[in-house]
Amino acid sequence: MKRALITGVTGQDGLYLSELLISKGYEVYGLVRGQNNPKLGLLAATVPEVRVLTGDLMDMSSLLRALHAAEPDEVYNLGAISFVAYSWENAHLTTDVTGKGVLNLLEAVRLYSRDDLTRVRFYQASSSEMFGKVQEVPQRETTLLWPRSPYGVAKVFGHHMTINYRESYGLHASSGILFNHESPRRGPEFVTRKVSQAVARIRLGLQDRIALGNIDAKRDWGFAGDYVEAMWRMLQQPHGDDYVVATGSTHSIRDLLEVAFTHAGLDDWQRYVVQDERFMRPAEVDLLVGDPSKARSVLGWEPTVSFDELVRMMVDHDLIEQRALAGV
Ligand code: NAP
Ligand code: F7E
Repeated sequence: MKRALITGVTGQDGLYLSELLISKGYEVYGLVRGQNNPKLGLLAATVPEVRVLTGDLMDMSSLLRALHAAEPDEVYNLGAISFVAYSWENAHLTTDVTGKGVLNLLEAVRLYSRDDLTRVRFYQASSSEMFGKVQEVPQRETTLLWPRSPYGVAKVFGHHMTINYRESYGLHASSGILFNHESPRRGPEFVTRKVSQAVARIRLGLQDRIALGNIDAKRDWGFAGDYVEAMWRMLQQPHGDDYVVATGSTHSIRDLLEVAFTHAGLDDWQRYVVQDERFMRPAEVDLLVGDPSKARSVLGWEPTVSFDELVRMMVDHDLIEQRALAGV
């Protein structure tokens, strides 16, 4: 039986990856931070098989302890401060967790493996935010990185550190440059879920309006359940490498609003949307669209959920959830 250690196990991807690895017969250990993490209940209800270890990416001794307890064949580093807007207001914290946390975990793996770095395979959750002010369209593994937020800068550090451990120590380390991926488990602070929740509440008469920032930005949105499959496939390869994981299609937030409102039976989304300066960012990433050719040819990976299907899935979920919460 293979063993895996996942940081960020309480997040969207952590839940899907845990389910995937459990279905493949893995023994899964999840690193959870804090003494009474509010998401522990959700984790236990969703994937009760996960064995919880406490630790924090900023505390290297806790990472070493977790590695000794889990004795993993595979380590997936999904833990991060992941909300881009928050990263401007908390730049040092984001740097410590999302950037330096990667180094802490890589170094813990190196010390734990004691010169036999073939013992552990490592996955780093890199991000399309690293492309920022894009220097090429579509973006691929070799595109010059130009991050536009403290989050993006921290991810670039983690990305290069992962490559550096691969090149310096021969660690089987892979960096998945994942484009935006969403699901009904997405945090409500991200724009897709903010929209799907608001559309459900407007449909049910619980809310009148939704306030948004820049609705002209474009993203390459896929389904999170598909993307964790790509993470796992990377660690099954003979060597570590870097892969763009994306759908290859891009849509604006306007497109998102059109599909979501229409699916809920509401015409003319403009009537419900107001622009709010509070949601504008100091620097925007205007356009992201990935070229997933390498993931397709080397990993045999394909996305299975289209943009329209994804948005409809999220709206359907939120209609049920909001109806139950409101008792209507
Ligand atoms: P998420 O839902 O925000 O989950 C982030 C996870 O990190 C949570 O489990 C959180 O734990 C944990 N975490 C935060 N601070 C930590 C710390 N100091 N020590 C240990 N764990 C900590 O993010 P996600 O969408 O699942 O994304 C997973 C990873 O992929 C992240 O690294 C993200 O940056 C990256 N990524 C995401 C996307 C995307 O579109 N979803 C795209 C590219 C890359 P708590 O429950 O305690 O908060
Ligand atoms: O914003 C615009 C916003 O917060 C998408 C993270 O998972 O993907 C995610 O980062 C776009 C941006 O995701 C609102 O300005 C307009 O252009 O959903 P988001 P993100 O910033 O792309 C990458 C790949 C990651 O790695 C990150 O961890 O939507 N937008 N109005 C808004 N965004 C939000 N959140 N809220 C608004 O009201």
